[in-house]
Amino acid sequence: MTVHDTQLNKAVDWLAQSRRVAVLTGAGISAESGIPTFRDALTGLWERFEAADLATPRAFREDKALVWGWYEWRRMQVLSSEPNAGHRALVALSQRVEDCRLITQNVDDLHERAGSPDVVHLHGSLLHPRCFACGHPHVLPDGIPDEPEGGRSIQPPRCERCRGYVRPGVVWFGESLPTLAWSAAERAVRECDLFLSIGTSGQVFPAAGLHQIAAQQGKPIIVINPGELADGRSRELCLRGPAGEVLPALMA
Ligand code: BJW
Ligand code: ZN
Repeated sequence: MTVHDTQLNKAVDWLAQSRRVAVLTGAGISAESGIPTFRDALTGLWERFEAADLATPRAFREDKALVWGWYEWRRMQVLSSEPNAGHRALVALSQRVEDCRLITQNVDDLHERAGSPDVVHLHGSLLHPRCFACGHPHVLPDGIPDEPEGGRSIQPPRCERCRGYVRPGVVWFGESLPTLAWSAAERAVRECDLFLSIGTSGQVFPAAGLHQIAAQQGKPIIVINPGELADGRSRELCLRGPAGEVLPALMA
């Protein structure tokens, strides 16, 4: 781990002084569980697959089987993974601070399986598909699908209510975020006295705007990420390292 003791100690102090913490997680926190991120060099999904052909409503209209099959492969990865030390450290955080709100961009359920309560999912869930036509939720069969690397073409199931096609329950590019989730996230950031950003490249809006809101409001910010990060502002502390190592050290 490359986090310097002085930075870590400062972060521990900030945390000890905070009563209300807002946490934003991204794909990086699940990377150590074996779930690929989107933009990491070589392993990122959008480095290997074309987002426009898979993660847009147009893509689903044009090739439903390709899109559904790819997401079944992604769902298989999630169901075969376990929460890691980073997810577990955030459970400990929620038990330690008076008011901890956990906002995730992730479409997996690893925060919930680790034991985090009331997770706000900004980009939906791979585990809760719904009808593309009428929005009716679709219940998936139990068990872990067995899919090849990168997925294969599979026709999506049909809606039990209107016979429309079932789509993955995630937020695609060009789609609005779930209103309640977004307003809960904005409120959490406005009301917090510390903002923690973990494992996100901050490239996707409006989720990335939460960091900007926190900065504009002069909140102390702690960023946890092994990648290159700008560490410009005085109230922003960057802990450079994997979440599964840095978060437990922060909570020790
Ligand atoms: C580690 C680690 C370890 C590695 N420990 N860290 C303003 C400007 C420009 C464009 C827009 C804008 N506002 C909106 C847009 C358009 C678009 C957008 O933002 N595009 C940008 C990419 C340019 N946004 C949207 O379309 C959003 N909707 C919207 O704006 O609605 C209004 C609207 C309606 C109608 C018309 C127009 C607008 C919706 C965005 C939905 C994003 N969906 C995805 C896919 C979800 C489904 C799926 O899973 O397939 O969500 S894209 C993908 O990116 C996924 C993620 O949640 C999201 C964020 O990625 P994240 O989590 O940051 O992952 P990475 O890979 O980018 O970063 C990982 C980080 O972890 C790295 O930094 C690593 O270093 C680090 N890491 N290992 C800690 N061990
Ligand atoms: Zn329907």
